Amino acid sequence: MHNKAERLKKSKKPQVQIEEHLRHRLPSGQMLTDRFPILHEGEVPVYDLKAWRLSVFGAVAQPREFTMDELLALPRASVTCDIHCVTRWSKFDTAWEGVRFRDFAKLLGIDEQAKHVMLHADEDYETNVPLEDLMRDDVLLAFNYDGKPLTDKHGFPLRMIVPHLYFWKSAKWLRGIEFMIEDRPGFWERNGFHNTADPFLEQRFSGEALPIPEDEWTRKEFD
Ligand SMILES: Nc1nc2c(c(=O)[nH]1)N[C@H]1C(S)=C(S)[C@@H](COP(=O)(O)O)O[C@H]1N2
Ligand SMILES: [Mo]
Repeated sequence: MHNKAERLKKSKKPQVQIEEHLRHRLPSGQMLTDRFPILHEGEVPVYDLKAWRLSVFGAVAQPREFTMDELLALPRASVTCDIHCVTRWSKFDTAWEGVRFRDFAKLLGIDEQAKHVMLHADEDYETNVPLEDLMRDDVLLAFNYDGKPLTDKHGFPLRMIVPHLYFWKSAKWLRGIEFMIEDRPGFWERNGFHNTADPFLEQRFSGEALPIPEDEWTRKEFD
């Protein structure tokens, strides 16, 4: 029975037709899907939540660590947003819950010279985002998706959600937030991807386009 359910799920067509009135929400070069593709480098980390900490460091008054319980006790926000992966899939109306980065930032005593942030994540992943971008209304330290805790593969226990940038900026398995005075490129940003990554400006690559087949995402695992 489980197998049949799995087969039905896998047979779901990768791309769905976009309704005309929604077209303005789909950036150029993207395909709409109702799958939730799973994309990352490395293995899915396994955590002992008792030992898990989120570290805040760099240009802040005081480096700090937060337990998951401390984060779960903060005021929460819900965000429904469209997400856009540079490998060309977009998914509309994804529903997240977590702590607004902007609210979290108020607890930290950020140096006023800090203009950039490095998001540090497992396994050995990092991505840089301007601080100003993270202060937007819809940027979350997210722990729930669709009303349930994140699944392991989608970033349990904590990930970033930065809806207005390509989805590689939305680090899964977030472990550290580093405030920086000078910008520095993260993992994909050092490997040919655009520093800014605005999907509506198609800021995919920093130089020459990398040869990613347009249908590569359709072969990825998804749920
Ligand atoms: N820690 C970590 N976070 C990551 C990645 C990664 O490799 N490691 N990949 C990024 C990329 S390229 C994408 S498209 C999204 C995918 O998130 P999803 O698997 O929940 O769809 O995670 C982003 N966050
Ligand atoms: Mo991606």
